[in-house]
Amino acid sequence: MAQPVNPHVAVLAFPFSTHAAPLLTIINRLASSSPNTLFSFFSTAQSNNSIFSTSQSTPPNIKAYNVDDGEPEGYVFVGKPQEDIELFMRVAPQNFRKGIEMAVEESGRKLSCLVTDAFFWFAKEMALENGVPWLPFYTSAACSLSSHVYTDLLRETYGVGGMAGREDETLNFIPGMSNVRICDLPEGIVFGNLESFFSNLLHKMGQVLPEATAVFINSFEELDPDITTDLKSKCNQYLNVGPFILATQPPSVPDSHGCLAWLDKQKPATVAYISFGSIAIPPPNELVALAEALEASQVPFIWSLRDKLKVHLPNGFLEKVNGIIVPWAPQTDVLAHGAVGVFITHGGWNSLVESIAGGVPMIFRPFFGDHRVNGRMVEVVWEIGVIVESGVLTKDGIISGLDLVLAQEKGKKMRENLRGIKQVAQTSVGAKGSSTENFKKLLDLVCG
Ligand code: U2F
Ligand code: KMP
Repeated sequence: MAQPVNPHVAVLAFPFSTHAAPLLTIINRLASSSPNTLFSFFSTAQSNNSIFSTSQSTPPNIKAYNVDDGEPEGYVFVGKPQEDIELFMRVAPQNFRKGIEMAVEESGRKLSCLVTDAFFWFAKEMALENGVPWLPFYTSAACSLSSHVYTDLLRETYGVGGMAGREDETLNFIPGMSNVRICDLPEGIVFGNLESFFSNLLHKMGQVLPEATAVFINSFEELDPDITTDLKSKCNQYLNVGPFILATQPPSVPDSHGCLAWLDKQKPATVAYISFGSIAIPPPNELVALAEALEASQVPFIWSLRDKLKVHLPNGFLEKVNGIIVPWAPQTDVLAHGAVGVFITHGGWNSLVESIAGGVPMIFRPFFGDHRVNGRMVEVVWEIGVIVESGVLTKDGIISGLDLVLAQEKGKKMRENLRGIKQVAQTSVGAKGSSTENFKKLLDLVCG
């Protein structure tokens, strides 16, 4: 195929939670591998400011553009779930179109490819209008991707009236998902509000992704062999190009609160690291339960907790425990530190991959979206962690989870399983590994 002399790729980022950062990571890698290709990277000002400040060395062939966040003048986010996403998404297609026109005019380079967050189902049309390939990046795991691609079949099979009495039925008819129960699925597929803006977004995404030129994810084929085979047959191309964290050196995050120096003083594999990601907020009673469990068990800990949530903790808590609370931790470095023995997490995909890379077993407290299905795979399929008893944070549930992972044979087995999985992951990003080969295909499709 004739190669464009001066390829120009528009990259459209989803500016919420942790979507844009991993997209920029892979774009950095593509841009370094193809210096003649120009990448115009679109996100909101807030998102761009945050990801471009931490990404150490952005190659010169990536240019960031800010797009409007869709919020009306004077808008104050009051924490209503997904309101900001809806405001953004309603104007995103027109804002991105305008932005791309500007980038084409400024650079004098015709558009040659469209790489977007997979949530932007409308990008299929945009790519068609421009006569260029569309390559969506799905920022989560293969298991949740499969559940969105199969939404219509799941609704035909189980109906749309909820799951009453059928919560524990497993999805035997979907390759690789036979250990997943109905109740583990992201809400908005067969239960929850199927009419919400966000459920519609995920539904449309699942319908159009198989028509994209290639769908790519931050995972490796060997982790989910059956889902991989199945999605390869459903999509034009399905490329696992991760784990990013093992494929390229992650940007170093400043250790402003001294987490690593504190960890240096702890014994190997004894510390609990706690974080619930960028959007999930445990209710106050669960924060209290967690604090009580940490005090009762005397497990040393680093807890990444926003300052404004500290008011919920018992008085004098920090004086009675061996632990530190920080508003933001250098998570990848913390999880890679030998002193960390367990990760109490909400189950976001980036955290899960970072925990695998660090060899740290997990205790899951799932909140929404893909967290439950990720937790199910962790507990039942990969056997590298557990979902906390009763699914919410209780004092006894956390104490027994900590004991299981840190002190019992089961925890030892989890660490062994993690070593095996990490080894396979490392091979996949090594010379001739599956993710390396898939990256070459991606590079060719995007820049070729
Ligand atoms: C959404 O997930 P989140 O942003 O809530 O959570 P993660 O995917 O786990 O990503 C959190 C990132 O923030 C980093 C951490 C991860 O890369 O290293 N971090 C940090 O550096 N320091 C801290 O103190 C705390 C976190 C969504 F909610 C999930 O459902 C999806 O799976 C996910 C990916 O699409 O995005
Ligand atoms: C806000 C968000 C996200 C969200 C829900 C929110 C988000 C995200 C997901 C998600 C949903 C289903 C999946 C995977 C992820 O849900 O960023 O299968 O990725 O209220 O920002």
